[in-house]
Amino acid sequence: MNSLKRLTKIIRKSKRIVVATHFNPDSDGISATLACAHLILHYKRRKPVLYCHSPIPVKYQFLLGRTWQFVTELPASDLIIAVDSPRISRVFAHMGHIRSAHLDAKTIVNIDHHKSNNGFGEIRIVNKRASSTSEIMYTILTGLGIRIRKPLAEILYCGIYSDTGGFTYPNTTSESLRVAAELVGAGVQAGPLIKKLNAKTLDGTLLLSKVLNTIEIRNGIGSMYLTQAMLEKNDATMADSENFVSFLQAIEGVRVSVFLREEKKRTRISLRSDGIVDVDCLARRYGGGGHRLAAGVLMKKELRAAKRDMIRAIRAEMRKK
Ligand SMILES: [Mn+2]
Repeated sequence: MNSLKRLTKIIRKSKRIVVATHFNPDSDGISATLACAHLILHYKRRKPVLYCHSPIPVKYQFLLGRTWQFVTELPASDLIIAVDSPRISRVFAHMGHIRSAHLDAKTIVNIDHHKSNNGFGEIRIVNKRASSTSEIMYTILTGLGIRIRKPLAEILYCGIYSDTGGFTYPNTTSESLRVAAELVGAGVQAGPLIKKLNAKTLDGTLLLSKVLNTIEIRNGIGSMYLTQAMLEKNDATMADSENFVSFLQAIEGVRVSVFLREEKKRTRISLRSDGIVDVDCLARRYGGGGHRLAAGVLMKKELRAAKRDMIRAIRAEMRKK
């Protein structure tokens, strides 16, 4: 039996279904979750529970519309469908006890596109060549003959657009462009959606100017940082700093970017690369991960030490080339 048949069979059979995405969700994770909810509603009357350990960022809430909301506490269920997560620990990292005591008893479905996906779950629909999990969800839905109307088309378009950096990253394939074209054919008007996806708050934009002031560039490695004090002073939140790293990576001569954000005794690091270093590999060394050209990691070190260690590690990798 192929995995699509197994998926629909287990959906039909299950009573309480949870669709879950990774903590610190991005547009692709949220969009794929919603697409999966749509798939479930095609076969069931009862809505699935949507789970994400972190709250959905304000800027992505337009994706949910009036129909959907996410919970941050995992309810009892007999089926968990995890989307856009390379490991189940990306979904349940904060719940060691649930992982061992409860999750093992359930069926877990793994729908993902990350190269580092470790093959968890009883049913796996993992396509490492897909641009995004949203692209995979499009293929699943159309493969099952489910018609995609405009509201869902918009959601899927947002997921693909975000994960391909607006169709600029190397994961932009003819297939992802073909899917995007079909979504436009289904009624998507890209302009207003992209405006929403890229929307910044004024406080966030003023914060960006402060962060850009911390830029240092040496040997093709660019770095910059954001401290808690800067956040407070600008009346901004951590979510405002999402994608700041792309400004660093855009600078001429910068091959690898390191954006450090101070947290309580820890430092959150976003990494970007032009390909000279595989930042997914690098991030995984410190318990993080992502993709070859874009990855993240949470280091249990204060900002200065995290910066020193990360830049040292990148330099060592660059020397190997
Ligand atoms: Mn993704």
